[in-house]
Amino acid sequence: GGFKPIVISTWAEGINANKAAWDILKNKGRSLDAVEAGVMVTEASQNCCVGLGANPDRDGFVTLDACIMDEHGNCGSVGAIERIKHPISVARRVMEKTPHVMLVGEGAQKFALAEGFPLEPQKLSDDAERSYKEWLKKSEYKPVINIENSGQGHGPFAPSHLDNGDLNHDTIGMVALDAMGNVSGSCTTSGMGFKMRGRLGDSPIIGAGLFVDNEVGAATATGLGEEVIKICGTHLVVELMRQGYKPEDACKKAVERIVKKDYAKAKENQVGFIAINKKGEYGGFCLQKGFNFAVCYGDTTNFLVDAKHYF
Ligand code: SD4
Repeated sequence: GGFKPIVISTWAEGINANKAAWDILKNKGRSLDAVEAGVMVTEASQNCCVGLGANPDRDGFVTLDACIMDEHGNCGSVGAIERIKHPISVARRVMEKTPHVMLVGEGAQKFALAEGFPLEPQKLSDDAERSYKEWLKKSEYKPVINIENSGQGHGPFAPSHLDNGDLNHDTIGMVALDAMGNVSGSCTTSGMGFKMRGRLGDSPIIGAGLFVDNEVGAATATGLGEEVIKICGTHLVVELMRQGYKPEDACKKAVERIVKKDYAKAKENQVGFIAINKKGEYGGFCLQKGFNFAVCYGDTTNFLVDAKHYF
């Protein structure tokens, strides 16, 4: 059976994010408001590398990606936005106030400023500054993504982040079902540390990092975005649920698709999906051990689930 309302989100940081979303859901608020407020907690968090405290790209700039989607299929997205604290809220404004779905880079920032979002300082966080200097010594791009059991924590060059254990992931994706039975989702990230300048991952791409269909449910993704994009990951998960798969089975099928495309690559990387359906059933699945997600359907019912894994 399922739960209504319900909110789920990626990684351990999702617990705090879920709390903010739940405050809205329990008062019969709209799932769209819940998923925005939820991930804003993570964007603002100093313990976490989703927001401006995150690792920069290889030229030293923190660039953020986010998208949001509502029960009507409306969506908005920002890619590679700089010096803005809450990309998810800018994405929502793109959805609500422009004729477009995606704004990127300088244009996205310009729009954010015109909408009254403050321009934050350029400066890297102390952690990110240290990681970046360390990275520059070799300048190698070898992402080790979210494989906690590798003992390497978040990325190969983030020594100071290791202290925070599994609070450190660079993405949060959240999907929620509200009391009215409507589904929405959000996804926000700093992307992969030391990415090429201009790189977009899956997180700002509708159908890759996030997809919502109010007839069926919603899904979001984390991990190596390139692999998620190649299979239109969350769109696939939602379509599988439409065919009758339960959320966990739909996530599993999508993960299997990634494995089938390139076994060797899949073995080296992490991708995780989470999903809910209209009944309020939830599930997740990932490539490697170590991915967890937070599930909340009550004031005191907010817990972490270790996702089942392929390898
Ligand atoms: C990306 N999917 O930019 C993101 C990274 C991520 O936890 O999920 N990290 O590819």
